[in-house]
Amino acid sequence: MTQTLTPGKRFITLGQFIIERQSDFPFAKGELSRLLRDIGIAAKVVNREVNKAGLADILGEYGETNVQGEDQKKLDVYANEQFILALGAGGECIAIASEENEDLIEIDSKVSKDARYVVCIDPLDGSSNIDVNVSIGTIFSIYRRSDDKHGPTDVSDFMQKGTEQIAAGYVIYGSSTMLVYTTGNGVNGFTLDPSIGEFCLSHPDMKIPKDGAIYSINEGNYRHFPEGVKDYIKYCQQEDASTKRPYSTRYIGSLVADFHRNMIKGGIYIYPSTGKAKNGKLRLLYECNPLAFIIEQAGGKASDGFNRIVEIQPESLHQRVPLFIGSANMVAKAEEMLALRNK
Ligand code: AHM
Ligand code: MG
Repeated sequence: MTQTLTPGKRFITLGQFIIERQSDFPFAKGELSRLLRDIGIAAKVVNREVNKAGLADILGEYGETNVQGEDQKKLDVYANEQFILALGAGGECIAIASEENEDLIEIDSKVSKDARYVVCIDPLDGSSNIDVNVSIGTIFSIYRRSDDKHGPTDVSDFMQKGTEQIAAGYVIYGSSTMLVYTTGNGVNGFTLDPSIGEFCLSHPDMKIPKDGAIYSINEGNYRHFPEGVKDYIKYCQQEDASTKRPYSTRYIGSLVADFHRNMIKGGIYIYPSTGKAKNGKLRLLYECNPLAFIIEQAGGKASDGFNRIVEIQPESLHQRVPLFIGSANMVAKAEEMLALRNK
């Protein structure tokens, strides 16, 4: 007897999706796909270790030798090594700038001698949350070297505005692990199915609501915020049913987790300048630019309070900038209040 197969819902893995979308990419086909694939593989390896983090006491403290005689590494150091290894072996990346390394990492291998891409990475953001089992993340951003540059790489390859990003993404190691990325044609999210070890398309064409009812900021620093930021916080707390105010405060203290929640529900994340840190805490290259590219592709906004994040000219690898990011109308309102105080 012949059996008829009724097609079910199509199941798309990250690898398949990257190949299907190759034509969106203006440069040589395959290069970006291989870079994204390498990042996806490293993310799975890091995910495996993040999931074991709570077992540190059983398997041996970080920095000590575990029962198998292996050295235990701090997870952020481990994640940094994994991403560098994966990108270094792939052959598409000529240099990496990591939040964990003072200087850029030049990839000096035969396979990478003609590579045209540089990658900025925050391998494990929010790592102070690991010990308390709170979601953490990886953030990455890919740039192409200018066509007239050849020979050894240097910092100038990284001094490109966020508008020049070829791709950017993040991985959230949460109650489930997700990889979300953009190549400038919308934002797509993939959830790791641990049973098959694949990221599967779960959030196609992500869009952030234009308005939201959540604001995320470390209000412990309130006294040191600029007056415009204080005004905006007061605005968030005022009663006004037509704009869903007062908003709720949600601050995990783990940027990727706060950002991801706001992407889905609508909201604003703010890390402004404080008394201690004039430019805030977050880094332009590793945190602000990639998330700004993603949020704009999802219909939101990212600003330093006055200018689009992606239009800031980087001057150094570890440069910090204030960050206002999230639902377009919420960021616009915060900018409006800052401008009033800056007249
Ligand atoms: P890190 O790169 O050292 O992990 O710092 C970045 C983290 C973000 O994940 C988080 O949003 C922020 O620092 C929290 O900072 P604070 O404790 O000052 O509110
Ligand atoms: Mg960080």
